[in-house]
Amino acid sequence: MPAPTVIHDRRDGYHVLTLNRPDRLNAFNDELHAALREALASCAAEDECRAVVLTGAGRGFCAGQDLSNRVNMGDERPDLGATLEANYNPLVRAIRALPKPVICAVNGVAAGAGANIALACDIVIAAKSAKFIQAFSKIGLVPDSGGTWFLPRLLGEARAKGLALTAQPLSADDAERWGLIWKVVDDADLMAEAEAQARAFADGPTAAYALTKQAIHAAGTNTLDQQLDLERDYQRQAGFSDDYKEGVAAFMEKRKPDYRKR
Ligand code: LHQ
Repeated sequence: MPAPTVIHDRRDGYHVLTLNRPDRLNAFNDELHAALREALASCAAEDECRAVVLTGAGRGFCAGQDLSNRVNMGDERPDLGATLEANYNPLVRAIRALPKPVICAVNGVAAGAGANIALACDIVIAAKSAKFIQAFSKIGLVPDSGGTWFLPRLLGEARAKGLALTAQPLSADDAERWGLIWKVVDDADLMAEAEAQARAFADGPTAAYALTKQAIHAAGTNTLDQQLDLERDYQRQAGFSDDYKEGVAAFMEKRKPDYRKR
């Protein structure tokens, strides 16, 4: 049996998805894309899964598209737009739309599409030794997988263009300092930190998390007036929930809320 390209571990309340092509620094091929799509669909569908951790096996997180079948192409010119349409764009959309928090535990280098898949996640925790590389320009390509959308929003145009045009690696420390990621931790602590956060989310109000992430996404294009209307609608929905009832009751009774029983 060949090793699975994605290892899917079901823990109590959350799932850990590990990209598993370590000899290629977990570069994406079609098989890895299909396995990750399927794993994310199960995470979305299974009620017991209340948060997701995405990480990589071995010393890298993900080196983007597997380039090994792109050598000796002769006169062939592959349609990369079709690859994005079939594989990467659905992946970014699936992560963003997943109605549960997605934590990316960046265990090592995140290059090309690998860097931008990490940025599509809700919370990015990176090991100190990790780095982020917008490697695209080195091989004559354009940042994809949402890179041209995430980078200027998270960093502003100057840093977005600097990273994209120079393809210089950004250290995990600088990524934290620049506000590109949530936090950097010692290498040895990465999975413990990511899983502690996943457990905390698993014990939290999942529906409110889903609405919160969607509201923040919508703010990217909404006016303030539109966003205030959206907050009204989402808060109305949250206010009708059992989780709100439980949260307020727990506060008043000075106890920890139990969101998982419902
Ligand atoms: C790899 C790869 C890799 C295959 C390391 N492929 N083997 C979307 C749509 C369609 C098509 C095109 O692209 C896209 C989006 C993209 O993602 S484009 C960007 C693709 N990625 C890159 O250009 C990054 C290529 N990799 C690197 O620059 C380096 O490997 C980094 C900086 C990530 C890590 O460097 P090192 O730590 O020095 O490791 P290494 O280079 O020695 O890599 C280790 C092994 O992994 C090595 O194999 P080997 O058999 O020699 O041990 C590499 O060939 C292999 N590998 N990336 N993308």
